[in-house]
Amino acid sequence: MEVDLEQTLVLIKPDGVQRGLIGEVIHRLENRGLRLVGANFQQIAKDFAELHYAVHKGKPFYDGLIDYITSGPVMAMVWEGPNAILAVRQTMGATKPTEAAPGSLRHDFALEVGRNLTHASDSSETARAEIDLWFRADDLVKWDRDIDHWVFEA
Ligand code: IDP
Ligand code: MG
Repeated sequence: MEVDLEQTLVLIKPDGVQRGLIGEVIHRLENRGLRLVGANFQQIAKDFAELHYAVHKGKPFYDGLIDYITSGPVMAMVWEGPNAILAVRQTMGATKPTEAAPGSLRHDFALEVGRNLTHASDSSETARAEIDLWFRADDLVKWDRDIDHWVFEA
């Protein structure tokens, strides 16, 4: 069974870790039907954070964002599934928690854009680049899940 699967990078940011929401985030992604293929719990250094958030360099919130993402450990994961990039961003909700759809994680657990719990890749190009930045190829697990044919159609 071969289906067109996307992979996407998910980070549970330091506020999510500190607030004990690792399980909640993973639970929601598992419930959605996505498949975990990599995970790594670590506290990143400033220069690594600057690589991850290079696209935001120069924006007014950039320095605060670098402080935020380096302020404690993060849970980095790769999740896989059909339309995984879009599906994960939908599960997370809009960047600003007060604009996030009810039922989304940021709606249900956050109030402020600067404490919005998670990161998720926003396109296939950024997903590839972010996964390559955070994970070595052989740290990603290629596996068949027994329920896959009940979640993935083709
Ligand atoms: P995203 O995380 O939903 O993809 P981006 O626009 O890529 O959102 O911004 C990256 C991160 O930068 C956000 O998740 C948020 O933590 C932070 N951020 C974005 N805009 C602001 C802002 O106006 N004030 C403070 N932090 C911000
Ligand atoms: Mg983004």
